[in-house]
Amino acid sequence: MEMSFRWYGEDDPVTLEHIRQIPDTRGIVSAVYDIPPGEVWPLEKIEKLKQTVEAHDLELNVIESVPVHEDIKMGAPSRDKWIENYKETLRNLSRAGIRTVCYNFMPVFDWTRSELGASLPDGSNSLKYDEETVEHLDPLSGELTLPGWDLSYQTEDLRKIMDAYQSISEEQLMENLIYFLEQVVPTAEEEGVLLAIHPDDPPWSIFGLPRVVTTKENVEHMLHRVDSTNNGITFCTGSYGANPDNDLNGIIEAAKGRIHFVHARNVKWTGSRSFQETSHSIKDGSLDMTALLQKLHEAGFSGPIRPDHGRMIWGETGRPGYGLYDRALGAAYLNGIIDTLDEQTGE
Ligand code: DNO
Repeated sequence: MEMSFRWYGEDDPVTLEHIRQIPDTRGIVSAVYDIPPGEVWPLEKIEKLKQTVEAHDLELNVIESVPVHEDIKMGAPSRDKWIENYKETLRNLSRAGIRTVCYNFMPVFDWTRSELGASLPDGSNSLKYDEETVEHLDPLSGELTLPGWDLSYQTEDLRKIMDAYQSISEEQLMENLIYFLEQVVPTAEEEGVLLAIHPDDPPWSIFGLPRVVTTKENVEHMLHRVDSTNNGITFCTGSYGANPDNDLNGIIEAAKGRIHFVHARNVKWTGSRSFQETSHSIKDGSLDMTALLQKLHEAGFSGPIRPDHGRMIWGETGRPGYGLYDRALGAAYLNGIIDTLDEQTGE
């Protein structure tokens, strides 16, 4: 597996110099951040990002994410225009040598938590999701904004979009995803790009919005409906694993050969729809990271993997979930497991 690390570009307090010092971690997961969602990413900007990464003796191996325009998710009449743009971005990424592209299909809001710095018993803090708090939250009130949310819309427009989603069922949203895939996957095939859809985080409906990348059944459905290797998934342990009902080994099995990227992190369940993020260790969280990596290894996964969110430790402050220290510990922990698995199988 290719140990990789997310980097948010020149504004990221975590620098490429820092990342280069994490043992056996050479892949960089990044994106072009100054293009409005839906617009084509110019080749020059992608090339520049790649050169910056390579100048630090690292490799830009995954793009996370190319955002999907809201009109595509909603199935609006204008979606074809945005889909054409998406294809053009994939072509430009391919020209720059990018092989893996992560994206998501979450309506309006990307990953969601109720608290960004909740204390843990060891004195560190981490991201937390409490069902009751989220139920009483109006995401447009400004009480809570999350780093992954696209807040480029005016609040009024967002309200309209949220209202429009009230008439979109999960079945319809799935059909809109399939429509999108039917259009873009042939381009991904031509260009040699592996598409890796990220699960909804958390993997259930929030704020009354439909969500579909949530369960094994839905993953199987979307993989079968557009049956191409280039139509694959990002297996995110912490997102699928936030729901204790999800059978993670079953998802790996169902998506065998179609897992193109892995996000590894642990969560501690605090209710059937509530959790807090922990260190990567199997001693701290509810997920058996060792068993999951073993399962991925057995399924033949050898692609890019990155430690996902970390806690804030040793007084570090910064982008919630994306500090340096705990993610670096995560990379080292994961590499230890992967090296052991490789040795056992003589790889
Ligand atoms: C959160 C991330 C997500 C992810 C997107 C992929 O930390 O895992 O924001 O990048 O959902 O499109």
